[in-house]
Amino acid sequence: RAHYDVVVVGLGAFGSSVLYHLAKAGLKVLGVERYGLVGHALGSSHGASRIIRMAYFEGLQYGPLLKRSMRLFLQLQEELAAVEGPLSEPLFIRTGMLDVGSVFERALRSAQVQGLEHEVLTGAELNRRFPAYRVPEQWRALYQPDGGVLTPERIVQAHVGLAQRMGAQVLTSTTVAAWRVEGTGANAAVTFELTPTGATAVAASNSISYSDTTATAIATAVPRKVTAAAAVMTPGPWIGQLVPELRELCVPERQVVGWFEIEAAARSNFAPDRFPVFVLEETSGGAAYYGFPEHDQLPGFKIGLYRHLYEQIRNPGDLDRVNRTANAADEAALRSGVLSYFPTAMGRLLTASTCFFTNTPDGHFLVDRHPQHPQVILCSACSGHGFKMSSGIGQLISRMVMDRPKDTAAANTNTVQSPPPLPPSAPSP
Ligand code: PYC
Repeated sequence: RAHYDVVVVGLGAFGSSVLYHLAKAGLKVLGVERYGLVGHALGSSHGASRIIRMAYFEGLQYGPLLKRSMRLFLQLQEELAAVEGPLSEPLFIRTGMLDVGSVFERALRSAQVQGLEHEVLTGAELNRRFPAYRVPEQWRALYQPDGGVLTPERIVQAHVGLAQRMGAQVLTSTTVAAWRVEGTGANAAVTFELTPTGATAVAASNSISYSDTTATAIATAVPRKVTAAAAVMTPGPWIGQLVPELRELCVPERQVVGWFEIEAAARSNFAPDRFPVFVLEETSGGAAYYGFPEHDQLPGFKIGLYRHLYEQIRNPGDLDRVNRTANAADEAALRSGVLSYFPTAMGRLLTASTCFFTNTPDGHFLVDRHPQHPQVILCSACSGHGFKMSSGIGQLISRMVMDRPKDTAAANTNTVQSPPPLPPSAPSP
């Protein structure tokens, strides 16, 4: 039976980052992923782009984590370039960020409290400066130059590929059929029963290569049963299958994003140097859209709905039965935002993709130790806005793992554990 310091379950945004930080700390670590790492649209870490922004209308408490995460993404980019040579596509593209409409006040407060560079624009000023936008002239918007686009597939591959270079083992196309904690105190270990899924793991070709140990290898290289001193569960929407106690608290939701054809004459207005990423909320608690400049590899204007609850999935067994194709209602909901605020992108729907948000009732994250098993760390849900903090959370979780209470029986508590302080040698966030 193979024994690891840590098993990480789920290698999307968070698991891949945790794997990287644990491998960097010199731990013997195994990552288990039910599908391939990238090349599929079945989880929550695909779609070519994610927003990163420093002024954060969701809460003032996120500031330090956002700064830490930005610093770590830039470091990752440098580390990747040191291995691959000049990158064909950066991991982060600085476009600036606009918080438009009723999110403006909260974003402004966050910028002021953090002392961030920013500008306040009226709708009329915004439309003149960024001509793809057409928002009501009396609205207000916060422009923050430090926002931009993260490339999720590249980042997941970079984290896993670099982790493997540092010794991490990775199993794709593999699910955890069961897990349990056996023993007590310093002798406690987490046991995993692994099952090959037969799902095809597809690697993208344009980035750092990671080796894809498919399920067939389980019988030979890695036994079906493995043990670990600690575990990190980062399974995204599948959290309710692994930890049934969380089914009420962490509820997956089907989401759809679309890429709309842009009029030829307006295309340059959607280029990254003329089109900041945005979140636009019409009225407080009302429809909220988010979107991106046009991307080299995936043409069209990408837009999604942030606040609209499409379809909650309360029974984890239904996750595999979710409709993965955008339907007419999905398209109509997205098109309504395009028509109202980006009318030069009203062409055909070129591409659509479904993904999952996994939401808590208050829209914040769940990162904690399992109440009965403190050597098991849970990280999901991230309520649809976690990708941008995945680098920082991965680092903090790796420190929680290393700070593991020695006597697990004594640490049987439901309290949220604060991440340990940074060691003196580490740069401050
Ligand atoms: O985190 O910026 C974000 C975001 C927008 C829509 C969903 N998440």
